[in-house]
Amino acid sequence: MQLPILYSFRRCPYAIRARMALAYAGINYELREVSLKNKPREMLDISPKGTTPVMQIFFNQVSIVLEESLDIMNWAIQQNDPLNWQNLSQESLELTKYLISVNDHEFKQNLDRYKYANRFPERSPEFYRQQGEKFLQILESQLQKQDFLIGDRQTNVDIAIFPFVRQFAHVDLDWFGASAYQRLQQWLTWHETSTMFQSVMQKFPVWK
Ligand SMILES: N[C@@H](CCC(=O)N[C@@H](CS)C(=O)NCC(=O)O)C(=O)O
Repeated sequence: MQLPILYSFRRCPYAIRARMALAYAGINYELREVSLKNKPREMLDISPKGTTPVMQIFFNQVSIVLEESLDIMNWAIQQNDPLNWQNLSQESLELTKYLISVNDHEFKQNLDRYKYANRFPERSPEFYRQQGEKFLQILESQLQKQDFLIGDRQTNVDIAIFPFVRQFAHVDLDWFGASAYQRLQQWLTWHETSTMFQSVMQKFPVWK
C-alpha cells in the first residue's frame, strides 16, 4: 500500500502542527518539502488553493486529500491515539475548539501584523503586539491553573497552538523572555525541547 504523502513547508506553523500530530500517532508518510515560491504541480493538482500542509492518503484505487492542517491532525489522531486525546470531557472539547479558533483567526492576524509590521505601517509593531497579547493572556491564565492548556498533560490543543506562539515569541525573544508570561514561557520551552517537535523539524531538501 502506498504511503500517505505530506506536502509540507518546514517552518510553516500549520505544517508543524500537522507533522507533530502525525508524529504523535506514529504515522509513516512520505514528506515532500515544498518551496512556497515554486509549489510543485503535483501538489497544486490535488489542492489548487496552494497552501501547506496538504496530505494525500491512498486506498486501493482512490485517494483522499486533506487540505487543512486541523483535518490532518484529526485524521492522524483518529488513526492512532496512544494518550487518548479524543476522549476528553465535553467542556475540554469546547475549550479546545474555542482556543484553536481564536488562535487561527484573531491571534494569527495579529501575529502576522506584528511579525511583518513594515507591511502594516498604519500602526506600530507594539500596537500589533499588544493586540496579540490578549491571546497570550488567555493562555497564561490557563497555564496558571495547570501545566498544559486544558489540563495537566499535553493534548492536541497544545500542539495546534504552540507553533504560532513560538513565532510570536521569536519576533522579539528579549521582549518575550522579559514579559510577564512566565508560565507560557515554560510551556513554550517544554514544547520546543520536546522530542516530538525536534523530530519534525529535521531539514529536507525541496522535493522535485
Ligand atoms: N488553513 C490552512 C492555512 C495554511 C497556510 O496558510 N499555510 C501557508 C504557509 S504557513 C501557505 O501555504 N500560504 C500560501 C503561500 O504562502 O503561498 C491550514 O490550516 O492548513
